[in-house]
Amino acid sequence: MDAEKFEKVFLTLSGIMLAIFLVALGYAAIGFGIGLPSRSGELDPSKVDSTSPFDDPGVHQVGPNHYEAVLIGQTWSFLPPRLEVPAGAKITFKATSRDVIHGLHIEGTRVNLMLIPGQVSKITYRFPEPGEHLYICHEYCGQGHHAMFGKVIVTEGKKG
Ligand SMILES: [Cu+2]
Repeated sequence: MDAEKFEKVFLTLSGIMLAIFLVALGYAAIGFGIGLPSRSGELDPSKVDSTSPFDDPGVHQVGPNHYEAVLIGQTWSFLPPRLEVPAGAKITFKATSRDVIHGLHIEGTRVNLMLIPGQVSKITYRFPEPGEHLYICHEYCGQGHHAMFGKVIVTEGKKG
């Protein structure tokens, strides 16, 4: 085969691979519902304390076995620094930042959000077992960044 034929084969194979990857990506996103944590609203970062739901940070029951966990990231702490949720329940985390960009990662889970001033970040998660999980800021936010953490206490959920 001459060089021109090789080039055609190479280009055709590249095109086929690209098509396979695009189909796989679409299938993962639509078929399995895999996506990035969503942005679920906007707010004025200077009015976080008076904007619902951030005027009342913490865990609130919003339905049968469904809770909302409201968190504010700020230099250099989380408000609240401790969350208590029952195992097995659906927990919808809603979080924002009042100042600079922070992160929220809950150890041992897939909960991983960016906390961006002016934006509400949302993710839903169920803790399968009772236990304790540290949550940390994973986005460098200044000299107190390393001290920015909190703890989720997962209590025994309802039986049955
Ligand atoms: Cu940080």
